[in-house]
Amino acid sequence: MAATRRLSHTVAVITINHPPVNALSSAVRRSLVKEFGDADKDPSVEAIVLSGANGKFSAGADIREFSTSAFKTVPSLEEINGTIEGSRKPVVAAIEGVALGGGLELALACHYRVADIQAHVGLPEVLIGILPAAGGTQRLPRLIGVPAALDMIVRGSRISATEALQLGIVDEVVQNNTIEAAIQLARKVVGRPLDIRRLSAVPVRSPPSIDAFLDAAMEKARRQFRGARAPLACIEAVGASVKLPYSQGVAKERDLFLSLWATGQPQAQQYAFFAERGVGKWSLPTGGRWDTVPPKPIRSAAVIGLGTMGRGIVISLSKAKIPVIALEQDMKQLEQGSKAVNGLLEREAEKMKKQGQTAALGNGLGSVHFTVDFGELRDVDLIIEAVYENMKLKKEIFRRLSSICKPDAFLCTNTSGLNIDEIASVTNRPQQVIGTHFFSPANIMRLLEVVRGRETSLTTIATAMNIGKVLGKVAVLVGNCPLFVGNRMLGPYLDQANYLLEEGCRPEEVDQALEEFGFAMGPFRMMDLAGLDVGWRSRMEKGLTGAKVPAGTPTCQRGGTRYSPLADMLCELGRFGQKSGKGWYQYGEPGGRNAKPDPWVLVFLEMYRSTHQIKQRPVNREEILERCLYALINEGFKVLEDGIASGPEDIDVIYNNGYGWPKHTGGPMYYAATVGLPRVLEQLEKYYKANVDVPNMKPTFLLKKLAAVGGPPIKEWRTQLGNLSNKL
Ligand code: T1G
Ligand code: NAD
Repeated sequence: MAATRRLSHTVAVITINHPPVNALSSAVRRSLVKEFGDADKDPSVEAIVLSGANGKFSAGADIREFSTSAFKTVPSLEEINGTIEGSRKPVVAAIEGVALGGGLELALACHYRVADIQAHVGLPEVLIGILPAAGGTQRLPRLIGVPAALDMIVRGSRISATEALQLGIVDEVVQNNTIEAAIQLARKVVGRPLDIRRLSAVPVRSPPSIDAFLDAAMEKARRQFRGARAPLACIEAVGASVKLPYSQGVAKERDLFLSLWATGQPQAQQYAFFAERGVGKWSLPTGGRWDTVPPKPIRSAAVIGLGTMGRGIVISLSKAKIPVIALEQDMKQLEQGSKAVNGLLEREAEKMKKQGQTAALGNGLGSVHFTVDFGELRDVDLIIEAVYENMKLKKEIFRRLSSICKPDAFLCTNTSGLNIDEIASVTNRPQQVIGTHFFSPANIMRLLEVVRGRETSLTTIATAMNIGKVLGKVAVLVGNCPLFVGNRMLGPYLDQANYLLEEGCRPEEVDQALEEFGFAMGPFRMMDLAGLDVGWRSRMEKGLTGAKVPAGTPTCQRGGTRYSPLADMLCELGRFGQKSGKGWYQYGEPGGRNAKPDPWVLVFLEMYRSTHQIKQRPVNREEILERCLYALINEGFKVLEDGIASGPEDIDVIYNNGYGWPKHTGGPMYYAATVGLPRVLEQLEKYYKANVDVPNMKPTFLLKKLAAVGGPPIKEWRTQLGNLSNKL
């Protein structure tokens, strides 16, 4: 069944019925044409209501059809929209759940729109590498003006029904019975002129100097979405809505869609979309699938440590309406932490108020109770520890939790890379201990690495994965190894960045190459932001800092492997990055954010090279990219070999959502497949030969095996992994 029709007195109610999200597949489109045609012909029908089954209007075009011939079959959605808009009988959209992409475009073709208060609307096409291609870039600016439409389309933002009402996207918002309200409205408007409701015929409201406005938008988008083509195409299409008549505007929209498709970016982003939805559905080596086990409900939670991470985690839980107990080590820290948390909560409440999400739910947030008393954690369902990254301290805390918390409570650690099994070993419930690795800022970043220990039970995994979902995160299940997946792969990448400085690059040169590739931030700006001292202190603790390297060694080594002491040397001089006002860049003052190249760093690098008799050589952009990216990718293959991630998609989801990897390239593993595995292998071999003291550049067994069979498409890697696992 694709679309059905029933009669409510003189109103025909057409319902899209294509679970789970009423995507507009070719079958749905054909069915819509038939039902509209029949309703149009039926003399007893005076008006039409368009709705979606199961409380969802429609999530837009069927993304799975894009790469098949079904997408191109007629009727196109734009043709259907033209028919609906041209109808002599008024058509009212009854929006429940979501009207996204083609779903909203369909609603915009209707003459009126009624939305349920819980509904969301948006044109998120840009997030899957394309642009609204069924008239959305032409109708939305005609409805709400160019600036608001451009903002929604370029960011792909989803907005609440209340915001949609304020913007004028919907005509009415109702608390319940949306379809009934739409029927009432349809009856009321029978006989009223429809021309002013046909958006394709409405003049566009645009800023006075449209060219300057569009240029500025282009400039901003180029900076913000580095390398992604879809946002630029969206701006061009919205520009066409001002400059061209409607029919030429939609033709331009179609052309832009086709030219985007030819870049390969939509395919990469759609791969990323489905990878995000598939992550973690992993059969454990020990047998069993977490996603077939019911998670335990979490009715209360606690967070230990209200530093950078703890604060964000508290906010996330509270936003998900889970009551939280927030615990600190002493009153002074508690005061600081609670002040920061309350400030963030106020901002959240304000934001929710604006989006109309409060009212019956108080301020819409879960309660937060602050304490220094561990005894108060007695009855909590789930505890997340976020104290300093120190094994001794973490064990002390888990021992304590083990004796205080109720037997069925789950104990989670936010460690960035310590051994989960060692932490679990001090508890009386290692099966209920798990890593929940949030990313900073934890209330904003979408990624959650869920780290299973040797004894972690399926129920614990299912519960942690579900908490991720409840918090609106993308949770990826990973195995336990030093630094887990994301941070582990980052190591070889940062190593290469440091070696490049030794050999001749400037920090800003390396950053620029990687930012042009699409990273939100290059490695040196990232290290300055995170604080160089964090890694330095941890290396010092382990006796691993290496500033005392004998002069005259061209590449400094430790234990037979190359080691760059540059970051340690900066820290010894008090240059910790943004927090101290100086690091790889200068920031004017401690806490400054504006990174400026620092001439001091160039002198420092020259002195370093001269001490170690390193001859500076020119390094081109290609080498910077290949060495940094392929080192990271090679470690990704190692992660797969070790069974730490279940497939390349998991790694890509981690990098896309936690490390600012440009999604339009699909993620590191998808990118490697696009480059071609034989090419990646060839280059790695070349760089490894030149630096045999860098073991993580040695091409991995898995990469070699996959390259040997020609570098199969990424969706075949899992099978190859299965075939290979016996031999690994
Ligand atoms: N097409 C096909 N499948 C879709 C889909 C879509 N548009 N949207 C979701 N699914 C599948 C998804 O893969 C998953 O499948 C299941 O539905 C539930 O999704 C002409 C060209 C709607 C807010 O970009 O934002 O219109 O894993 O797990 O968290 O201009 O899905 O169960 O097999 O995400 O409740 C534009 C994308 C299309 C919307 C629901 N539309 N979807 O979130 O569940 S292009 C989008 C979403 C277009 C026109 C253009 C979300 C959601 P499975 P889910 P959810
Ligand atoms: P932080 O130094 O900002 O905060 C740690 C907090 O823990 C402090 O407020 C401290 O008072 C509190 N604390 C220390 N001992 C305590 C005790 N016995 N009882 C209660 N509270 C105690 O640290 P952070 O950056 O928030 O990191 C916390 C954890 O998260 C670490 O394991 C870290 O590796 C991990 N992590 C950090 C980041 C990041 O970007 N900062 C990212 C991911 C994971």
